[in-house]
Amino acid sequence: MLIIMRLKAAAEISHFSFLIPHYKKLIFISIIFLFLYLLFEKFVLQYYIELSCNAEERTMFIDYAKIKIRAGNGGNGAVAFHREKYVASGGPDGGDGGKGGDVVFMADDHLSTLTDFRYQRSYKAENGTNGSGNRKTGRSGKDLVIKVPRGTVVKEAESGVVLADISGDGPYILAKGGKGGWGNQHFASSTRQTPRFARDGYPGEEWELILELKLLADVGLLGYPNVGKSTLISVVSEAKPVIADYHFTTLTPVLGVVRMDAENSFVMADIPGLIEGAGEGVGLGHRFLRHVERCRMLVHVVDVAGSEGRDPIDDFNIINEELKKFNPELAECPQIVAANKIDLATDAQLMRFRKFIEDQGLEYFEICAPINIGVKELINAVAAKLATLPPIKRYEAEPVPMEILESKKTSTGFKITRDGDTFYVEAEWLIRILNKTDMDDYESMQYFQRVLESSGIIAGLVEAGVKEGDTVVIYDLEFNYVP
Ligand SMILES: Nc1nc2c(ncn2[C@@H]2O[C@H](COP(=O)(O)OP(=O)(O)OP(=O)(O)O)[C@@H](O)[C@H]2O)c(=O)[nH]1
Ligand SMILES: [Mg+2]
Repeated sequence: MLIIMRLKAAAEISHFSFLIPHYKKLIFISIIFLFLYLLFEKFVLQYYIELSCNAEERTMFIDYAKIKIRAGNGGNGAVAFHREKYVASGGPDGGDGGKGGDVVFMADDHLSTLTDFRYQRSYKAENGTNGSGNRKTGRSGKDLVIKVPRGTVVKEAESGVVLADISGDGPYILAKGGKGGWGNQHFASSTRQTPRFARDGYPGEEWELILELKLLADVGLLGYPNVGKSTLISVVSEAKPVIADYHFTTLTPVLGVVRMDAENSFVMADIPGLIEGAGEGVGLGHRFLRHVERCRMLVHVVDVAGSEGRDPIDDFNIINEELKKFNPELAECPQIVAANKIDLATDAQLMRFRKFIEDQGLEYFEICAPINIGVKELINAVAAKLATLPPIKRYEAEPVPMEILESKKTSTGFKITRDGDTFYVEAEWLIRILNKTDMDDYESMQYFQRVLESSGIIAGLVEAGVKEGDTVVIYDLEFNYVP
């Protein structure tokens, strides 16, 4: 019996020992696969991820975002009647609803990109609470304050019109909270002593917005990659951008303050280099030109020695072409030309380029940025020019086209209620149009009139029995009806 058991055990052992080399093989093959996968991930996947991510994602310098904002709704008015011991029938005392919170934008100097808006795209302010008995008004909703870097331009997403330029100290109200509805205390009259109705709160405004960061700088540095833009800003300001002998060292705009003396200084912006075809997205594209759009003037830096085999005259022309393609207005911005790398240039090269620029009537300076040759003269000329130029461009808020407001209405419905000679019109979609109507502007009022007609509200009023001279109340707007 013992012998048989031993034989079995021996068989089992030999069975396992037969498998052991296979396990080893499996482990070995798995390790090889793992190793190959890691290699694949490191070189192939990373490469594709890099390709598919654009510069802004790689650098996390986000200067464009699309978000939705919604102000808080107003709370509803209350229907309530005064109750007190020994007071037989107290009058209506329903309080009003609280106002909805506004959505407010503020500039924050600690922020330099719009990165936060990549992760949160929808913003809503608090609603107002409902009114209650005893004439108690509901609590107003808290305003929602959205902080953005100074220089952020807010546009209405569909029309692209500028709603605000967050360059000052604000606050900028971009969506107004809805008003609270009236409680029944407001509806008591000599003929109606127990009004059993109150008004609902009004909805808050809702917008889809585009946020575009356009840095605030007096002077923009412009030029091909590697021509020495960052070197220049590093010697004239406290900015410390990375400087290296390869293209696209600078991936995001850098600001530096150039101090002339105790009172005078200006802000300079170094942006990533441009190349031919930037408009079609070659290199980093020309999206960073957005950051010199407000600049009062540009310093065009050129490698006058053509140290990378290009012709400085071609460089100059190509960059100006790209400027024109991006924004013809920017191409008109005053320019001073800085011929850099003079230490590497021949006299003939210098003469040729100087003549070319001066023939165009542009100011021209020869510099060697890293060792500060000619830089002082250049900066003095920039400061002198700035003194003659208007301040940094601010974008004016524009009115949202009424057609856009109308196209945004989610419903066309309305409600008309009559109280004697007063007619109340309620239509949520109309609030946004009403808020944007300029009552002192003839055209704006004409448009509003047309909206009332085309939406059927005028016909509805007539049907409800409105006569000449009756009062029509549309939220905040109150007017006498004239057929
Ligand atoms: N010889 C010489 N080299 C210079 C001069 N100015 C800059 N360089 C060198 O040129 C290289 C590029 O300089 P950067 O200041 O990084 O150039 P950039 O225009 O900011 O380049 P990008 O950020 O890639 O657009 C660096 O190695 C600098 O040291 C110069 O006047 N003479
Ligand atoms: Mg640079």
